Amino acid sequence: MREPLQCLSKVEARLEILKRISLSVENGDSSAVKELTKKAIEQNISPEDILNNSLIKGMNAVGEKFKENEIFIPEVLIATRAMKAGMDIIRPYLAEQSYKSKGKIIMGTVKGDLHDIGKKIVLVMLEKEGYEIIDLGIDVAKERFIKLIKKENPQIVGMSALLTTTMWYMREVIGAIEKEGLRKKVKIIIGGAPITPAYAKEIRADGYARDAQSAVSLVNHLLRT
Ligand code: B1M
Repeated sequence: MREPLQCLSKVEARLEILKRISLSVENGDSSAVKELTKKAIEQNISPEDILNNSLIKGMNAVGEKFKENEIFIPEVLIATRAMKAGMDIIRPYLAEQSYKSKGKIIMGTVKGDLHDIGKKIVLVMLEKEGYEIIDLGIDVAKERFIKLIKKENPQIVGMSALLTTTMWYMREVIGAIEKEGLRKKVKIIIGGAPITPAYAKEIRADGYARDAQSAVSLVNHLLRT
């Protein structure tokens, strides 16, 4: 018996498989996400297409359901795991397309904040662009940012925050970087759902990006000037 996907035209097959991946993320079905993502790669669907039009799409739908109280933290965590299973499949293909290092970037989710999906996507896209990246993880205190700036000499320091109760900490980190006399050595970029360009300006960051693609453009721009 033929598999249903093989009966479809190439365009329909692309839409079908991306839709299935997205739904599997929503349903938190890690093994389906893994298998379908592998299949999508085999069908020459680009890793960027898979990322933007199925994995992120699925996670955004989960976010909406969470907001509407249709699902709760355990379901969100299971969906997160499913999305990460897909990310693990496409990461090597994204990295494969990268060039020699264009610069070094350290990035972390600020203290008190455990959200890391968006930051990971931003880092994958920056790595693909050719930057060397160091992921400081989640719940990162200002002392750790300072330590890593001194140790790694990055050109860019990135901070992510998803909570209105943690975004204020970005100001603290920038203050600490200034106090240590390191401010002129690095460009600072910030992002995350509650962050705005006005907030970036207010806390003297060098730039704000609303999504992963804008983060790549921002970093390219900052390092050109
Ligand atoms: Co949380 N959570 N969460 N959560 N969670 C939000 C953020 C929330 C908006 C949900 C809601 O109520 N509507 C809300 C925040 C409300 C607010 O502050 N205004 C919220 C809350 C309240 C909480 C808890 C407090 C819930 C509780 O315990 N009662 C708790 C806090 C824990 C903590 O951090 N201390 C909590 C916990 C969690 C989980 C652990 C269950 C899980 C995180 C798992 C993980 O990350 N490993 C989780 C999740 C998954 C979400 C939602 C559903 C999805 C976030 C996400 O991954 N989005 C989220 C609701 C939503 O966003 N709709 C929500 C997909 C991701 C691709 O987008 O992260 O925005 P995003 O990243 C984008 C851009 O923002 C940007 O690019 C990314 C790619 O396009 N970007 C950058 C991000 N960082 C960047 C950095 C840059 C540049 C761009 O440069 C440095």
